[in-house]
Amino acid sequence: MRQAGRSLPEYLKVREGIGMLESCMDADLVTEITLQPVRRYGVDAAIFFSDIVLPLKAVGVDLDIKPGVGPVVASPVRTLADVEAIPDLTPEHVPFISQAVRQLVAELGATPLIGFAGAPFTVASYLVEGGPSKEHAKTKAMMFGAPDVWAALMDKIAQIAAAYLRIQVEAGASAVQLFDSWAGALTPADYRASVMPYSERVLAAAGGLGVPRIHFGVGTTNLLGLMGDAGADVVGVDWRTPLEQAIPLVGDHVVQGNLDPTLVFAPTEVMTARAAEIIEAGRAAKGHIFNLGHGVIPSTNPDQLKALTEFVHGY
Ligand code: 1CP
Repeated sequence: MRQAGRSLPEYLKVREGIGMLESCMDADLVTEITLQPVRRYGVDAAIFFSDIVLPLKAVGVDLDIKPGVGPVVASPVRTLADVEAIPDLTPEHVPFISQAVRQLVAELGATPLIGFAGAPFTVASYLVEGGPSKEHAKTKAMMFGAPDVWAALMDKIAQIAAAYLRIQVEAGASAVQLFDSWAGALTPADYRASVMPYSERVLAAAGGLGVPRIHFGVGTTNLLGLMGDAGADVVGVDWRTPLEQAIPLVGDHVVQGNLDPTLVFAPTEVMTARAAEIIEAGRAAKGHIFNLGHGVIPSTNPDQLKALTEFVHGY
């Protein structure tokens, strides 16, 4: 999950004085940061250190990731001309990504590397709003009011996401995760009509590469069935939806999740008791990947994550 490394002293140390996007474009730093949580916790897979807006930066969109804020876009996308000004992504835009993945796969040995991309709706939200948003009002206004601009934008982001995943898989990533973090802002009907076809295209392209596909969103109780139907092998469930409720909704898919990330601030026995409940609930699914139900909170005590990993492995 996002920001897994932020709680680690060794992450803060290597990032000192280096901007987030700058770190993402340095293959050696990406390799080191991706390996840090694997070394410390012995988790079952590594998640590639990058960000969902990195491919936009790589094709030339003027954006930055501001500390304590997140991605900020200098000139938000509003018109067809704005969309047409964004180039398609090719491997030449991201040589440092292929290099970092190759280095990681060599270092990781038997531990798989999960590559990822932002899904079209979530990336569109940053481009249209110009930064993080709660309501996604401008984004949805474009979706409702300017369907031609919306279609062009979603097409563009789907191309970029599919190409970005392909580059990671061809360099050796063994699974991919599509983050549609903000899809929970949509009704099922709007998701199906205006968003799902584009995510389907990205997941289908990744499926053609023969790797498992994980599809994750936040606040998506109403969308879990559709997110599985979009072509995922695994549906990520955020911590708000109990697995007992999520499993019948995802049907014939593996589930991933979903311990509330604030539980690592509780006493260890309280945290592990909740983890055990989640593992037990997961037995009803076709398969279950234990995970947090969203990103690691920066002030998390790494010793608690270590205790959690050991508990889950031992259970
Ligand atoms: O854990 C990791 O470090 C893995 C790499 C990773 C991933 C998978 C990062 C590094 N970002 C992401 C995905 C990402 N980025 C998502 C999807 C997953 C999720 O829902 O968390 C989203 C929505 C973003 C956008 C983003 N980037 C935000 C959220 C802003 C908002 O709208 O609320 C933020 C704060 C960032 C910055 C960022 N990305 C990653 C890190 C380590 C950070 C913190 C910045 C820093 O350390 O300087």
